[in-house]
Formats: sequence, C-alpha cells, structure tokens
Amino acid sequence: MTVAAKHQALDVTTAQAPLGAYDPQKIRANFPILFQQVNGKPLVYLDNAATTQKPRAVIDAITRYYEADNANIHRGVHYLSQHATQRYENSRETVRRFLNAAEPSEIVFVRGATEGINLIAQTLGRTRVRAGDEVLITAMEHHSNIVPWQILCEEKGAMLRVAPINDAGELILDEFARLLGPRTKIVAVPHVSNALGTINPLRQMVELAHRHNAVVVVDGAQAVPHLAVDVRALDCDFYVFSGHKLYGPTGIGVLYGKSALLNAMPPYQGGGDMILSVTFEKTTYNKIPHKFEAGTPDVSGVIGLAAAINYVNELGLDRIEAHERDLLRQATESLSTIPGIRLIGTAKEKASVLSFVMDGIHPHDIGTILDQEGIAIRTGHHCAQPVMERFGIPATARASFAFYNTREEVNALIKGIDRVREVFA
Ligand code: C6P
Repeated sequence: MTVAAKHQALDVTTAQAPLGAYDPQKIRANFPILFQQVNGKPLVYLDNAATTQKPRAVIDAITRYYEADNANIHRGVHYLSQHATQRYENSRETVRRFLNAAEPSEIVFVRGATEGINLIAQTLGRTRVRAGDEVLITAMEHHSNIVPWQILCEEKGAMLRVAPINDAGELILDEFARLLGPRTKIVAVPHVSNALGTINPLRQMVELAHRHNAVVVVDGAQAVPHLAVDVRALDCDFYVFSGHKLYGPTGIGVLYGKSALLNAMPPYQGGGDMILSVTFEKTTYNKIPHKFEAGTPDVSGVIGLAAAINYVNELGLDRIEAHERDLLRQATESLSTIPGIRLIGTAKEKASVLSFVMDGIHPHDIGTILDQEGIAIRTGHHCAQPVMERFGIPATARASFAFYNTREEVNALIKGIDRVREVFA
C-alpha cells in the first residue's frame, strides 16, 4: 500500500489545518507521514534528532515551486528566472530574521551543518591556522565538528584540543577557559549535543574565546529546532544548521558568518555565480554570500526551508520549547523509575534528547523491539563515538522529541521499554 493510500484508508485530513492555540493533535494533522501504521501499530516517531518530519506547508511549497516557478536563478532576464530569484533571495531574508543576523549577505546556503563546518575549516581555517596553533573543540562533538578540524590540523601541523565534560554530560567551563590561549585560533562548539541533549552556555563560551581573539564556530544542528537563536546576542562568528532537522527538506542548510569574516575568506568552491569576471589569467570573485554559492543552488530546498521556518515561527519557539520540556520531563521521570536503566546525559540544561542504556541489553535490541511496536528511536553511537567512549559504552538508545509528539507517545515509549524487559526477562 502506498503512503498516500494509507492516509486515505486512515481518513486523515492532509490539508493544512489552522494552528491556533498550542495543540499537538491539531499540529499533527499537518504532518501526513505521522498517520501510518508500522508493524501493525500506529507510528510513534521519536527519532527527531536524526531528522524531523515535514509539514504539509513545506511539501506544498516545494511542489508549488516545481509546478509554477522553476527556473535557474541569478541568470535570466525572463519572468520565471526573475521570480525564482526573488523567492530564493526572500528566503535568505527569512533565515536572516530567524537568526537575527545583521545582513542577508551573512546567510550562505550550503547542503547542511556538515558542509557549513567543512567550508569554514577549508577557507578561514586554512588561512588562519598555522603550525603550532590550536583548534579547541569539546568532548561532546558530533563527528561533523571533529573530523574537518582534524583534517585541517593535520595539514597545518596544528593541535586539536578537547575541553572535557563531567559525568552529567556538561561542559567543564573552567577547563574550557584553561585550554584557551594565544595559540587558540578557532573554537568550534555545539550549541546542543545530539547524543546527550546538553545545552551549552554559549554566551559565556563566546566571551571567553573572544578574550583570546579566537574565532567561534557554533554547530547549531540540534539547537535551532528547539531554541530561539540570536546570533548577534550570542556574538558568535559563525553558526551552522541543517534544514532537515528543522522540519525542512534534506540537502539544504545554512552557514551564518559575520560579514567582515566572510568578506576576508577565500572562496570554497569555484564555478558559476561565485564570480564577477573570468579570464584565463584571472578571476575576480562575486560579493558575499554569492562568493560561497558556486553552481546552481538547491532553489526548491531553500524555498522549502523558508516554509519550514515560517511554520516554526507561527507555532512560536517559546511554545515549542515549553511543550518539549514537558515531554522530556515526563519521559525522564518515567524512565528513571524503570530498574536497570541508566540515563546518559543528565545535564541541568537539556533539549529534547533522552539517551539511555539498559543492563544486559544491547541498544540495537532495544531499537528492534521498539520498532516492532511501531516506535522509531535511534540506536548506536549517534556519530559521536568520543561521547560513547567518555561514558564507557559502545552505544545508547536515543529517543528525541519534536513539537508534534504527545504525552501519549511518551507513554507508548515507556510501555515499549517494558516490553523490551519482558522479552529479555
Ligand atoms: N546528527 C543525529 O542523529 P548533517 O548530517 O550535516 O545534516 O548534520 C550533521 C550534524 C552536525 N552536528 C550535530 C550536533 C548533529 O546532530 C548532526 C547530525 C544526526 O544525531 C545524524 S548523525
């Protein structure tokens, strides 16, 4: 049965329902994928840190773009090209407002958080970091905020330093401060940890790093779906995130950078649109952000991302935060009462992530049994192997919540974990 047929069979309204007061059931009606059965049970989707589901508004925006607006951008004098260009650039302004950046030119569209970090490492990193210099990261990084810096440090003969975390999964701020020094050229940190859920005290970290003139890169992949972000209040130099974790399409993401830094950086890739003029002797580069957007961009992805941001704005990040905090509290309290469960990541400030292990049961078995109950969670190292090493475990089971999840779904998770215990009893 196709997914569309399943929706019909379940008699679900797939048209955009008005949002009004915060009501997860009403919100869910805007997410067609949520209304399906998995292994004969209603789907309970709790793998939102890996990727979120898309509201009808995003799916429709992409469909409408291809039905009515599709053309290459920044290149044509004809109506469709002009129109598509305008929609693409309006979307940049939507992102600027979402992050409270000073200028639309500080918003560069990339494929995702991973590409954003690689872009910074390969451009600013290669010009700024020399032999003997240091790049400081934390012990709670996703691989995307480790490997690009390792590649850079190897190439330059620089040193990668790692600020430690405590047993709750919180950054040890004193140690972080102690590791900063005149050799620290770049500090790259997560706003929110994907494996632990820890929210970092970013404002303080940026201030400490700036005292040593280090450039601060923030991996915001797990933050933007849950917290209001103001890059000017944070004063970070760069901030990256992926659209697909923010209810937008895959393959599109954002790199925010302060204009002075972006202007001074060499380009990342060469090609169409990033140039002003080309001869065989010399190329002059376009102004920012176009200097960093070589080739035909993902126009429909950008338009879908703007639709996702509009949707999130309409719900309101303050209300999203309150609802998700409630779900996390309910899940944490319930899970804590189950014998044999150890929570991994118990920071005071947490967002939407519940990682745990169970005595004598491999996380993959937990994930497989939950899947039989229609419950989707992620199991494994979550692309954060050093975090697993820090806690002396190979993997965790991770449930992660979104604004469309409900208290009933948290109950289903707890019931599913009881089932896991029964199977292994
Ligand atoms: N974390 C997770 O299940 P990309 O793949 O570029 O969209 O995002 C990479 C990335 C970077 N930083 C953090 C903190 C992340 O959580 C992720 C992606 C997913 O946790 C997939 S591994």
